[in-house]
Amino acid sequence: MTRMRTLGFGALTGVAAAGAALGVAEPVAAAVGRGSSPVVAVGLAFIDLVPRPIKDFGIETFGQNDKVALLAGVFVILAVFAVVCGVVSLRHRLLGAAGVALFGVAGVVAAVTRPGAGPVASLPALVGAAIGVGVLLFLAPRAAAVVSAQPPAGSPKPEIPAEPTPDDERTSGRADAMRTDEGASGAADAMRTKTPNGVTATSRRRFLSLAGSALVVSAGLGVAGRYLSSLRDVAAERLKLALPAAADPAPPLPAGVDLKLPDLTPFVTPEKDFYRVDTALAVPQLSTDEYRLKIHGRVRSPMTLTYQDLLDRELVERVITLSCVSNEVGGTLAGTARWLGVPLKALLDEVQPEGGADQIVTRSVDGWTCGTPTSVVRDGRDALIVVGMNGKPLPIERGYPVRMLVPGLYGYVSATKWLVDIELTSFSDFDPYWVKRGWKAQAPIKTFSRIDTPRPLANSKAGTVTVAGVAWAQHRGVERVEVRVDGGEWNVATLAPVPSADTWRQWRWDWDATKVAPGQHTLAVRATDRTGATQPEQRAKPFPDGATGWHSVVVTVE
Ligand SMILES: Nc1nc2c(c(=O)[nH]1)N[C@H]1C(S)=C(S)[C@@H](COP(=O)(O)O)O[C@H]1N2
Ligand SMILES: [Mo]
Repeated sequence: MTRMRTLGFGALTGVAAAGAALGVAEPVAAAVGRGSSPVVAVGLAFIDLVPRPIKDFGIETFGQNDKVALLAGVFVILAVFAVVCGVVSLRHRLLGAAGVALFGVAGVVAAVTRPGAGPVASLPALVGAAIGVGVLLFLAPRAAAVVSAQPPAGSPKPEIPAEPTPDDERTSGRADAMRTDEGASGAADAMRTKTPNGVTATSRRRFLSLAGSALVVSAGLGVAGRYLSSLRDVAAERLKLALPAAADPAPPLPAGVDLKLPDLTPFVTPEKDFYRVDTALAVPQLSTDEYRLKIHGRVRSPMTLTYQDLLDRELVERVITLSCVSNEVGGTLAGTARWLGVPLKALLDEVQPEGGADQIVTRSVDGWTCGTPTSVVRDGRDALIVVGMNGKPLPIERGYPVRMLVPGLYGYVSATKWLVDIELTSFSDFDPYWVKRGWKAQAPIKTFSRIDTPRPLANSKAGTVTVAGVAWAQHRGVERVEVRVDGGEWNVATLAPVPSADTWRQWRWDWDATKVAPGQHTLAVRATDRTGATQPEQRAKPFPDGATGWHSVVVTVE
């Protein structure tokens, strides 16, 4: 009984203290500047620290919700820790306070170690922790008093008066005065000797209302702080932005790029269906006003461009398919869009890379890094410093205001979002973010093909079954797609036209399913690129440079 009460009141004490710390931190974070919320900072630090397999698990398991799941995880850990601190504080007040302070230290460390974070980034966690410790020290003795004032287990349940009587008020007022003088347990003893049941109920109600108020005020501060932070968001700015037309527009899509079959992936990916992969927990809010792109390192004439400088250049527009190295066989981590941007090759020609600068390291405003071979960027393909997507300014979660894109390379070695820094260096001198974690430094996209329809385990009527999907081998181009049934002969599929070798390609094959017995059959697909190389059958996981293997689907013919 007492143990349950200790747990309950202790938990409430801890949660109120932690809630106060987090709530107060938010308006401070709003004042200090973007990205300094301690919860977000701790989550980001966690992303950077976790070993690769767990992170892959996160991406695979939570998909696009991995960030929500991670933040929820941070909150759960915080809550558990808060409960422990609170319970401990009933007996050992300073120890509980030290626990809360320790969490503050974690918040400070996480915040100041973010790339580009100055010492002021420690303020939200510092102020939050101080308030949290204060609330804990204030509530703990009161909670302890309530718990110790409970009648011992086994004694008859006290009658709790519905409303405190004036007498109660006076008594508890006196008890309060004593509490400050003698400490909590003295006060509790005093209460017990006076009017045991009534005062216990009153002090408990008082404690609950104090803890409850602390929680409500903290929640209010937290919401207000978040709102103030959101005023710094660049969403409004982006909506007002008008991009210039491309000097070199994308040629119109050839008729028939879209076979328009049910369940077949559309040629241009609707924005809401475009996959998203990045390590950014809070989407960076980078304004065009303050935007600078620095191009430097092993170059003869470094330069810094403003956003307007980029828009003033000759913009080209191209339809390009972007895909992620983490895509599994049959996976959907790829998308196609019309991208508007400045050719990176032209910028490099101006800064004049030195011989031996074989790696272009690009940096995001949040510190993420990416390495791209200089030779690939200069070989004539449409490597772009992108400002627009599908006729609009780049969406914020896609790297607003500026990202990079290089057809033919996986995103982690080419597609830096929130791009602010381009440094010419060498592969031997620098390992970017994912390369440090074991992924290959060089990662051209592997030829891929996928069956979109029929769906796995679909039932098909005997008759003609349309088998269709997409295939890609960016910058090499897809030459042929073949389908086979139950390991039989390969059948050549019909390919839809494409605007260039830099996009995926739809394909279809009409299967005469009257030729097979009713029951389960396996359809498999493979593609051949324009160099004549056919996708290998050998299955490999995405790590360290992209998955391989043929995609197959089992269907039932009725
Ligand atoms: N700043 C930043 N840019 C990034 C990443 C990142 O984590 N941070 N992830 C890269 C990876 S792994 C991929 S596959 C693409 C995904 O781009 P998308 O989210 O627009 O689809 O972005 C790339 N650019
Ligand atoms: Mo990726």
